[in-house]
Amino acid sequence: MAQNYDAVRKDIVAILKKPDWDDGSLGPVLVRLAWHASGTYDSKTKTGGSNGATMRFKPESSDGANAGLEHARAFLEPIKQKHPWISYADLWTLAGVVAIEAMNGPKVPWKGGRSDVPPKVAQAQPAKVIPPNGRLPDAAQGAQHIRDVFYRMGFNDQDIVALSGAHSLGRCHTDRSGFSGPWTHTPDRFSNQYYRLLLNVDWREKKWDGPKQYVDPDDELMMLPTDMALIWDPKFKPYVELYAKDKEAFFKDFAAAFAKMLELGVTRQKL
Ligand code: DDH
Repeated sequence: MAQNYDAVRKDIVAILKKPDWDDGSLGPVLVRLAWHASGTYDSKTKTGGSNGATMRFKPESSDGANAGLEHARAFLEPIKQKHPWISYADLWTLAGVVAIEAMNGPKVPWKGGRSDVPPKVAQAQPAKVIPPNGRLPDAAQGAQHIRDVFYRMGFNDQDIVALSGAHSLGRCHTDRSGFSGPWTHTPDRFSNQYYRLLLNVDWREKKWDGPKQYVDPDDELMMLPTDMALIWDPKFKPYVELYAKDKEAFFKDFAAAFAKMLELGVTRQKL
């Protein structure tokens, strides 16, 4: 069957607007799906990553870090049914780049050709084909942890800061991560607002029974401990300052780093 990725792209764009979902767009949760599918990569063992679409299976599907992503996967299911030739691994990663572009973000280079681990293989050899829980970052921690996780994938400090700018999008949900609220005033728009807010707002600890997070004086916007680490760490901070000032540099560096993330561990069968 001809691989008409443009037709899939169109169908993804068509489902993005959803007035009764969060801030009216499925874009943010689809971006998160693409990232969590890819961010399990371990460059030492060459395991994890988007190839295989292993988040369909336990233990990856039930990793606490992936709470809520079952919705993102379900929203894409009708598109998979309509275009059965596309792999889930390609569909999930493509949905992320299509969503970013549709939300005014940069065009992220993307290439198809990922394949899915068949359910029988996942069942027979789960430990071999499905990455273990715990490879995605824990928002309660600090700079060292962020470095451990992203260096493992093969990223450097500047990549880490650029990728974190995806938090211009979406929000935290108490029933998923336990944290609460959006990072920016425009959670359905890709922008460099996250960096400007990080630097310019008088962030303070939120007074509540939930996990430690930071809020602005009006308690409308939020930052995770891992977000604050980007301005508290002297090596991360200059990149926050750069991207706060220079939107073009952010878009360019984000697009390159996100494209690299979606390719981690991807091998394509030669025809
Ligand atoms: Fe994130 N993220 N993220 N994030 N993320 C959450 C939501 C979203 C961390 C923790 C959380 C990246 C990096 C980190 C998006 C994209 C990206 C939530 C809230 C937590 C917690 C989940 C919920 O309650 O629904 C941590 C920690 C890190 C880190 O240490 C660096 C990266 C690299 C990306 C990316 O896409 C490149 C997006 C989008 C969301 C909003 C989801 C939504 O439903 O809205």
